[in-house]
Amino acid sequence: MVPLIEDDAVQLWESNVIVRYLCARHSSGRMYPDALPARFDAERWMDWQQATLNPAGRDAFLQLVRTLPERRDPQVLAASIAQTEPLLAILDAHLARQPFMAGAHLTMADIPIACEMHRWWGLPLAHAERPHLRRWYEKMLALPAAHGALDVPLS
Ligand SMILES: N[C@@H](CCC(=O)N[C@@H](CS)C(=O)NCC(=O)O)C(=O)O
Repeated sequence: MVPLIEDDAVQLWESNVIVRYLCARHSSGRMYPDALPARFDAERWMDWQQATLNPAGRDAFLQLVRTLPERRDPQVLAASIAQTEPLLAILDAHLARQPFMAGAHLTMADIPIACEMHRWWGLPLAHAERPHLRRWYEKMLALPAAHGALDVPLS
């Protein structure tokens, strides 16, 4: 499975654990907040991405990107869209209240949500307008680290 990281003696899998590790190692106190309320606010959104947002959109991705058109199941696609859209409404309302997922500054929580939005908005669907989510995503896209990740097509 991917991703996997080897960093000296550390070997890790699970994408969000890798994000936590890299933020703790290279951005302790910023991307990996020191204060427990801020850290666990970020942690909460990362777990929500893994447990709720990612599974909701997975079938739409598999149907539209990984399945031949003649083998697609419109009901599976519709169910995935129906599960995902209310979650995007939650994100849009959340980001209407604050600039980043865990408050005023970029943290580790923004990374998996941005990757998820890259996947969702890369799908050939009629996307509902999510102005606050879109504004936040544009900021994520402008980060140097986004190049090669958020600005590449789905495959
Ligand atoms: N929860 C894991 C999921 C990892 C995962 O599903 N990886 C997929 C690619 S996104 C994979 O390696 N698939 C290859 C396979 O299943 O053989 C994570 O976030 O890292």
